[in-house]
Amino acid sequence: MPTGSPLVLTYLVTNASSDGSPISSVQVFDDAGTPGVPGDDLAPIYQSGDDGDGLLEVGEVWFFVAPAGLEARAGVQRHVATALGLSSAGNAVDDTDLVYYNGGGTTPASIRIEKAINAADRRGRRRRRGCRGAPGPTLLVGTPITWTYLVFNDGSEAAAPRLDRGRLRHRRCGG
Ligand SMILES: [Ca+2]
Ligand SMILES: [Ca+2]
Repeated sequence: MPTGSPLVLTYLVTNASSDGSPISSVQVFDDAGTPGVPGDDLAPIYQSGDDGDGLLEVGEVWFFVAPAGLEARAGVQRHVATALGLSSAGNAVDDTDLVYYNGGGTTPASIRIEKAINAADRRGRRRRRGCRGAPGPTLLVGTPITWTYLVFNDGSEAAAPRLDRGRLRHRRCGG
């Protein structure tokens, strides 16, 4: 969706109690895509689903909607919603769910490199033999070594990567 377009977030909450007991004081929160910033969290508003007793019972589906006026933000966004409530015994119960959307636009290029030894294929997706920690892969003396480098752009803005051979260093695993 384009950056700045209207964003409507909806939430469905059900009772998954194995003993069939109702849940009271049901509330929903959304981290607004910023888990480290509690000040901007959303408080979705109850719309429908209750039979009128204020208790979330097995079989009911409560429908919540985030406050109006939200707009899509640029780039890939990840929202985590949390439902809270109290069991009939007074114990806190909760569950979380997440959703992603792509708000379009561009996010700054972010380069990432992964180095491997004798990767099974050029993309290194299988049997990648990295050297992330001691002792690393065991190779017989004289085993041919092929170093491979995967370069990623984790942003949505184009980047023109180049490898500086003079700065590529090999370190012994654990050394
Ligand atoms: Ca937040
Ligand atoms: Ca009810």
